[in-house]
Amino acid sequence: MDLHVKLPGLNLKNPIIPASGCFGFGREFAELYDLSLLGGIAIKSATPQKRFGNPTPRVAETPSGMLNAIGLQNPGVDVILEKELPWLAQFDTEIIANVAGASEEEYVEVIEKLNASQVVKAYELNISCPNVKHGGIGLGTTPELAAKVTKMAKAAANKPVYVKLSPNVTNIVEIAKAVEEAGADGLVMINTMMGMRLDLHTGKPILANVTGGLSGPAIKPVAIRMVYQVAQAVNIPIIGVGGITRAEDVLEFLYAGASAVEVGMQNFIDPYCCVKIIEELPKVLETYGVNSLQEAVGRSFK
Ligand code: ORO
Repeated sequence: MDLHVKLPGLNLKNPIIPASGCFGFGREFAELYDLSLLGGIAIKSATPQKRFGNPTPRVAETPSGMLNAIGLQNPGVDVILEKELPWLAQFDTEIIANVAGASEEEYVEVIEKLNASQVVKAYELNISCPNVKHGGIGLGTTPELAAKVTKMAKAAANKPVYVKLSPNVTNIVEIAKAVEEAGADGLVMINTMMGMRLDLHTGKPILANVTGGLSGPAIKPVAIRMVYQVAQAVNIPIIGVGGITRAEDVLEFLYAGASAVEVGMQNFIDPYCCVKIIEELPKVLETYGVNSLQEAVGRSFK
Protein backbone atom coordinates (compact mmCIF):
# COMPACT_ATOMS: atom_id res chain seq x y z
CA MET A 1 0.00 0.00 0.00
CA ASP A 2 1.22 3.48 -0.84
CA LEU A 3 2.09 5.25 2.41
CA HIS A 4 3.21 8.57 0.87
CA VAL A 5 1.85 11.77 2.42
CA LYS A 6 2.30 15.19 0.83
CA LEU A 7 2.05 18.15 3.21
CA PRO A 8 3.27 21.75 2.89
CA GLY A 9 7.04 21.50 2.36
CA LEU A 10 7.07 17.82 3.25
CA ASN A 11 7.08 14.86 0.90
CA LEU A 12 6.80 12.03 3.43
CA LYS A 13 7.41 8.47 2.18
CA ASN A 14 5.27 7.35 5.11
CA PRO A 15 3.40 9.24 7.86
CA ILE A 16 5.77 8.29 10.71
CA ILE A 17 8.01 10.99 12.23
CA PRO A 18 9.94 10.65 15.51
CA ALA A 19 8.86 13.52 17.76
CA SER A 20 11.16 16.36 18.77
CA GLY A 21 13.04 15.78 22.00
CA CYS A 22 12.64 12.01 21.84
CA PHE A 23 15.13 11.42 19.04
CA GLY A 24 17.85 14.04 19.53
CA PHE A 25 19.41 14.59 16.11
CA GLY A 26 19.10 10.89 15.28
CA ARG A 27 22.73 9.89 15.87
CA GLU A 28 22.03 7.17 18.46
CA PHE A 29 19.19 5.72 16.38
CA ALA A 30 21.32 5.70 13.19
CA GLU A 31 23.48 3.06 14.87
CA LEU A 32 20.41 0.82 15.02
CA TYR A 33 18.65 1.36 11.68
CA ASP A 34 18.69 3.37 8.45
CA LEU A 35 17.01 6.71 9.19
CA SER A 36 15.97 6.88 5.52
CA LEU A 37 13.18 4.46 6.45
CA LEU A 38 11.43 7.27 8.34
CA GLY A 39 8.88 9.62 6.81
CA GLY A 40 10.63 12.50 8.53
CA ILE A 41 12.46 13.51 11.69
CA ALA A 42 11.48 16.37 14.02
CA ILE A 43 14.85 17.30 15.50
CA LYS A 44 15.39 18.67 19.03
CA SER A 45 14.49 22.32 19.53
CA ALA A 46 16.96 24.91 18.31
CA THR A 47 17.46 28.08 20.36
CA PRO A 48 19.80 30.99 19.54
CA GLN A 49 22.38 29.96 22.16
CA LYS A 50 23.52 26.61 23.51
CA ARG A 51 21.35 25.49 26.45
CA PHE A 52 22.35 23.04 29.16
CA GLY A 53 18.71 22.62 30.19
CA ASN A 54 17.24 22.17 33.66
CA PRO A 55 19.00 20.59 36.65
CA THR A 56 18.50 16.86 37.29
CA PRO A 57 16.46 14.82 38.05
CA ARG A 58 14.56 15.81 34.96
CA VAL A 59 12.64 12.66 34.06
CA ALA A 60 10.27 10.52 36.14
CA GLU A 61 8.19 7.47 35.28
CA THR A 62 4.40 7.51 35.57
CA PRO A 63 1.71 4.91 34.86
CA SER A 64 1.56 4.61 31.05
CA GLY A 65 3.84 7.57 30.57
CA MET A 66 6.68 9.73 31.76
CA LEU A 67 7.32 13.24 32.99
CA ASN A 68 10.15 15.33 31.54
CA ALA A 69 11.57 18.70 32.40
CA ILE A 70 14.57 18.85 30.08
CA GLY A 71 14.46 22.60 29.57
CA LEU A 72 15.24 22.75 25.85
CA GLN A 73 18.76 21.39 26.08
CA ASN A 74 20.44 21.82 22.69
CA PRO A 75 23.82 22.90 21.28
CA GLY A 76 22.45 26.15 19.82
CA VAL A 77 21.37 26.93 16.27
CA ASP A 78 24.89 27.60 14.94
CA VAL A 79 26.19 24.16 15.95
CA ILE A 80 23.01 22.55 14.63
CA LEU A 81 23.67 24.27 11.29
CA GLU A 82 27.36 23.38 11.19
CA LYS A 83 27.32 19.83 12.55
CA GLU A 84 23.90 18.20 12.88
CA LEU A 85 22.15 19.24 9.67
CA PRO A 86 25.07 18.37 7.33
CA TRP A 87 25.24 14.95 9.03
CA LEU A 88 21.47 14.46 8.63
CA ALA A 89 21.77 15.32 4.91
CA GLN A 90 22.99 11.78 4.17
CA PHE A 91 19.50 10.38 4.90
CA ASP A 92 16.58 10.39 2.50
CA THR A 93 14.00 11.69 4.96
CA GLU A 94 12.30 15.02 5.61
CA ILE A 95 13.87 17.11 8.37
CA ILE A 96 11.58 19.30 10.45
CA ALA A 97 13.36 21.86 12.63
CA ASN A 98 11.68 22.50 15.99
CA VAL A 99 12.25 26.17 16.85
CA ALA A 100 12.18 27.67 20.35
CA GLY A 101 13.24 30.83 22.12
CA ALA A 102 12.79 33.00 25.18
CA SER A 103 10.99 35.72 23.20
CA GLU A 104 9.32 36.17 19.81
CA GLU A 105 12.51 37.79 18.56
CA GLU A 106 14.52 34.69 19.42
CA TYR A 107 12.21 32.50 17.34
CA VAL A 108 12.79 34.85 14.41
CA GLU A 109 16.56 34.80 14.99
CA VAL A 110 16.64 30.98 14.87
CA ILE A 111 14.46 30.85 11.76
CA GLU A 112 16.57 33.46 9.92
CA LYS A 113 19.65 31.30 10.50
CA LEU A 114 17.96 28.01 9.59
CA ASN A 115 16.63 29.52 6.36
CA ALA A 116 20.14 28.94 4.95
CA SER A 117 19.80 25.16 5.34
CA GLN A 118 18.71 23.04 2.38
CA VAL A 119 18.26 20.11 4.74
CA VAL A 120 15.43 21.64 6.78
CA LYS A 121 12.13 21.28 4.90
CA ALA A 122 9.77 22.84 7.43
CA TYR A 123 9.68 24.54 10.82
CA GLU A 124 7.85 23.37 13.91
CA LEU A 125 7.23 26.39 16.10
CA ASN A 126 7.47 25.22 19.70
CA ILE A 127 5.10 27.50 21.58
CA SER A 128 4.21 24.71 23.97
CA CYS A 129 7.30 23.68 25.98
CA PRO A 130 6.08 23.50 29.60
CA ASN A 131 9.57 23.54 31.14
CA VAL A 132 11.02 27.02 30.58
CA LYS A 133 10.40 30.31 32.36
CA HIS A 134 10.51 32.47 29.23
CA GLY A 135 8.99 31.69 25.84
CA GLY A 136 7.71 28.15 25.25
CA ILE A 137 4.23 27.60 26.62
CA GLY A 138 4.11 31.25 27.70
CA LEU A 139 3.57 32.14 24.02
CA GLY A 140 1.10 29.35 23.29
CA THR A 141 -1.75 29.67 25.74
CA THR A 142 -3.60 32.72 24.43
CA PRO A 143 -4.82 33.14 20.86
CA GLU A 144 -3.29 36.63 20.68
CA LEU A 145 0.26 35.65 21.67
CA ALA A 146 0.16 32.45 19.60
CA ALA A 147 -0.96 34.44 16.56
CA LYS A 148 1.70 37.12 17.10
CA VAL A 149 4.66 34.71 17.17
CA THR A 150 3.20 32.74 14.26
CA LYS A 151 2.92 35.89 12.16
CA MET A 152 6.48 36.91 12.99
CA ALA A 153 7.79 33.42 12.21
CA LYS A 154 5.92 33.32 8.90
CA ALA A 155 7.32 36.70 7.89
CA ALA A 156 10.86 35.47 8.58
CA ALA A 157 10.60 31.90 7.25
CA ASN A 158 11.45 30.69 3.76
CA LYS A 159 9.86 27.28 4.49
CA PRO A 160 6.42 26.22 5.74
CA VAL A 161 5.70 26.80 9.42
CA TYR A 162 3.87 24.22 11.52
CA VAL A 163 2.84 25.33 14.99
CA LYS A 164 3.12 22.82 17.84
CA LEU A 165 0.21 23.41 20.22
CA SER A 166 -0.04 22.93 23.95
CA PRO A 167 -2.81 20.84 25.51
CA ASN A 168 -2.55 22.96 28.68
CA VAL A 169 -5.34 25.31 27.57
CA THR A 170 -9.06 25.59 28.06
CA ASN A 171 -9.99 25.96 24.40
CA ILE A 172 -7.47 24.54 21.93
CA VAL A 173 -9.79 25.24 18.99
CA GLU A 174 -9.57 29.00 19.40
CA ILE A 175 -5.75 28.84 19.55
CA ALA A 176 -5.63 26.61 16.47
CA LYS A 177 -7.90 29.00 14.57
CA ALA A 178 -5.82 32.00 15.63
CA VAL A 179 -2.55 30.49 14.35
CA GLU A 180 -4.25 29.37 11.13
CA GLU A 181 -5.43 32.92 10.58
CA ALA A 182 -1.91 34.17 11.36
CA GLY A 183 -0.62 32.12 8.44
CA ALA A 184 0.45 28.76 9.89
CA ASP A 185 0.86 26.10 7.20
CA GLY A 186 0.02 23.25 9.57
CA LEU A 187 -0.37 22.18 13.19
CA VAL A 188 1.44 19.65 15.33
CA MET A 189 -0.56 18.54 18.31
CA ILE A 190 -0.16 17.91 21.14
CA ASN A 191 2.91 18.77 23.23
CA THR A 192 3.10 17.37 26.78
CA MET A 193 0.58 17.95 29.58
CA MET A 194 1.89 19.67 32.65
CA GLY A 195 2.15 17.40 35.69
CA MET A 196 4.23 16.57 38.76
CA ARG A 197 5.21 13.71 41.07
CA LEU A 198 6.23 13.71 44.73
CA ASP A 199 8.83 11.59 46.51
CA LEU A 200 7.15 9.52 49.27
CA HIS A 201 10.21 9.74 51.57
CA THR A 202 10.80 13.47 51.38
CA GLY A 203 7.34 14.69 50.38
CA LYS A 204 9.11 16.90 47.85
CA PRO A 205 8.84 17.04 44.04
CA ILE A 206 10.85 14.35 42.21
CA LEU A 207 11.74 16.68 39.35
CA ALA A 208 14.24 19.43 40.17
CA ASN A 209 12.07 21.72 38.03
CA VAL A 210 9.08 20.75 40.26
CA THR A 211 6.71 20.33 37.29
CA GLY A 212 7.23 18.53 34.00
CA GLY A 213 5.48 17.49 30.82
CA LEU A 214 3.53 14.23 30.75
CA SER A 215 3.82 12.15 27.58
CA GLY A 216 3.10 8.57 26.56
CA PRO A 217 -0.06 6.45 26.19
CA ALA A 218 -1.61 8.18 29.23
CA ILE A 219 -2.21 11.30 27.11
CA LYS A 220 -3.35 9.63 23.89
CA PRO A 221 -7.11 10.07 24.54
CA VAL A 222 -6.52 13.79 25.22
CA ALA A 223 -4.55 14.14 21.98
CA ILE A 224 -7.21 12.27 19.99
CA ARG A 225 -9.93 14.49 21.45
CA MET A 226 -8.01 17.67 20.61
CA VAL A 227 -7.11 16.59 17.06
CA TYR A 228 -10.77 15.62 16.53
CA GLN A 229 -11.99 19.05 17.70
CA VAL A 230 -9.39 21.08 15.81
CA ALA A 231 -9.57 19.10 12.55
CA GLN A 232 -13.21 20.13 12.19
CA ALA A 233 -12.42 23.79 12.78
CA VAL A 234 -9.36 24.45 10.55
CA ASN A 235 -8.36 23.90 6.93
CA ILE A 236 -4.65 23.30 7.48
CA PRO A 237 -3.15 19.82 7.96
CA ILE A 238 -2.52 18.35 11.39
CA ILE A 239 0.40 16.17 12.45
CA GLY A 240 -0.91 14.18 15.42
CA VAL A 241 1.26 13.30 18.42
CA GLY A 242 0.64 11.89 21.87
CA GLY A 243 1.09 8.36 23.15
CA ILE A 244 1.50 6.46 19.89
CA THR A 245 3.07 3.03 20.46
CA ARG A 246 1.72 0.95 17.57
CA ALA A 247 0.21 1.14 14.08
CA GLU A 248 -3.34 0.93 15.45
CA ASP A 249 -2.73 4.22 17.27
CA VAL A 250 -1.70 5.83 13.99
CA LEU A 251 -5.01 4.80 12.42
CA GLU A 252 -6.88 6.29 15.38
CA PHE A 253 -5.08 9.62 14.87
CA LEU A 254 -5.91 9.53 11.13
CA TYR A 255 -9.58 8.90 11.94
CA ALA A 256 -9.45 11.88 14.33
CA GLY A 257 -8.23 14.10 11.48
CA ALA A 258 -4.40 13.92 11.46
CA SER A 259 -2.60 13.51 8.13
CA ALA A 260 0.66 12.20 9.63
CA VAL A 261 1.93 11.48 13.14
CA GLU A 262 4.90 11.92 15.43
CA VAL A 263 6.04 9.19 17.80
CA GLY A 264 7.66 10.33 21.05
CA MET A 265 8.09 8.47 24.31
CA GLN A 266 7.89 4.99 22.79
CA ASN A 267 11.36 5.57 21.25
CA PHE A 268 12.77 5.36 24.80
CA ILE A 269 11.05 2.01 25.44
CA ASP A 270 11.73 0.45 22.04
CA PRO A 271 14.22 2.32 19.84
CA TYR A 272 12.98 0.34 16.82
CA CYS A 273 9.33 1.36 17.37
CA CYS A 274 9.10 3.75 14.39
CA VAL A 275 10.31 1.18 11.86
CA LYS A 276 8.06 -1.47 13.40
CA ILE A 277 5.04 0.86 13.10
CA ILE A 278 5.91 1.64 9.45
CA GLU A 279 6.10 -2.10 8.74
CA GLU A 280 2.83 -2.87 10.54
CA LEU A 281 0.79 0.03 9.17
CA PRO A 282 -0.28 -1.53 5.81
CA LYS A 283 -1.45 -4.68 7.61
CA VAL A 284 -3.44 -2.69 10.16
CA LEU A 285 -5.06 -0.57 7.43
CA GLU A 286 -6.02 -3.76 5.62
CA THR A 287 -7.41 -5.34 8.80
CA TYR A 288 -9.79 -2.40 9.23
CA GLY A 289 -10.71 -2.21 5.55
CA VAL A 290 -8.92 1.07 4.86
CA ASN A 291 -7.68 1.33 1.26
CA SER A 292 -5.57 4.48 1.57
CA LEU A 293 -4.30 6.84 4.25
CA GLN A 294 -6.28 9.71 2.73
CA GLU A 295 -9.48 7.72 3.03
CA ALA A 296 -8.93 7.37 6.81
CA VAL A 297 -8.21 11.04 7.56
CA GLY A 298 -11.12 12.58 9.45
CA ARG A 299 -13.38 9.51 9.20
CA SER A 300 -14.60 10.14 12.76
CA PHE A 301 -16.54 13.22 11.71
CA LYS A 302 -17.03 12.89 7.95
N1 ORO B 1 9.73 19.13 27.10
C1 ORO B 1 8.48 18.94 26.59
O1 ORO B 1 7.71 18.15 27.13
N2 ORO B 1 8.09 19.60 25.49
C2 ORO B 1 8.92 20.47 24.88
O2 ORO B 1 8.50 21.06 23.89
C3 ORO B 1 10.19 20.68 25.40
C4 ORO B 1 10.57 20.00 26.52
C5 ORO B 1 11.87 20.24 27.20
O3 ORO B 1 12.88 20.49 26.53
O4 ORO B 1 11.85 20.22 28.42
